[in-house]
Amino acid sequence: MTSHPEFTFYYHTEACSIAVRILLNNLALPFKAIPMRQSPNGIEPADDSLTALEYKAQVHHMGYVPALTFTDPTTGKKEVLIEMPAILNYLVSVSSLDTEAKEKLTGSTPLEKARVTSWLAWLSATVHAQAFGPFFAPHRFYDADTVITAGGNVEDTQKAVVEGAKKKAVFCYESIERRIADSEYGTVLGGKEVTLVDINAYVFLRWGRKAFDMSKFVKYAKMGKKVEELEGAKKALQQEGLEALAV
Ligand SMILES: N[C@@H](CCC(=O)N[C@@H](CS)C(=O)NCC(=O)O)C(=O)O
Repeated sequence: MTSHPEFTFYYHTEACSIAVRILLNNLALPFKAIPMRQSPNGIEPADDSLTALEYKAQVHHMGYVPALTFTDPTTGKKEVLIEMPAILNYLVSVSSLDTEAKEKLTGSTPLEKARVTSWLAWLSATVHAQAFGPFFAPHRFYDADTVITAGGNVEDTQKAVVEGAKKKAVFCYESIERRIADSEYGTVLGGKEVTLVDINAYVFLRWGRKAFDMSKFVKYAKMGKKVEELEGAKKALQQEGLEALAV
C-alpha cells in the first residue's frame, strides 16, 4: 500500500487527463476525481468547490486539466502539479512499485529514461499543442482584429487553422506509426512493456478515432489495445463511461 495522501484529480471526460487517471488507477494511488464544466470564465470544478477564476489562481494557471492537488508527504505542504510529463513521472516516483516495476514505466538506463522524456515532451509540445490545440480551439491561434484589419475573413482563417491542424495531426500519427517498435524488445513506445509514453500516446489514439481515418495505423492501434489491457485503464474507461477502442 502507498503512504501517499489522497490526490484531488481535476479532469474532463476523455480529455488528456485520462492518461493520469489510468496511471493513478494502475498504481493504486488514492484519488478523488473532480469533473470540470464550462463557465463564462473557462472551465471550473463541477462540484462548486472553486470558481473558474479561483481554479486558475489556485490550481492551474492556464485553467486546464489535468491537475493534481495534494499534501506532500515529505513536507506536509499543500502542492499543485500540472503538465503531463511531470505528473506521470511524479506518480510513478511516489507509488509503492519496486524499482524494477517503476523502471518498466519510466525506462531503466539513462538513455531509456531520456527517450521516455523525449517522447513525453514531443507528445505534449507537438502532438497535443500544435495539432490538437488548433484543431479543438482554432480561435486561440490567430488574432481576429489583425485578420480584419488586413482585410481577411475570420471564418476562413479559422477553417485554415483547422486544416493546418489536421495535416499536423496526420503527420504526427504517421511519425508515431513509423517509430513504434517492431521487435518485442522494442523501445519506449509500443515495446514489450507498457511505459508512460504508451499511456500518454493512448489519448491521441482515442481522439484520432473520432476525426481521422486511423485504419492504417496498425501498430499504434495494437499499442492502444495493450494499454487497455492494464487494470488501471479498464477501470478508467469504466469511471469515465467510455468504450474500449474497437479494432
Ligand atoms: N500541456 C498541458 C496541456 C493540457 C491541456 O491542453 N488540457 C486540455 C484538455 S486535453 C484542457 O484542459 N483544455 C481546456 C481548455 O482548452 O479550455 C498538459 O500536458 O497537461
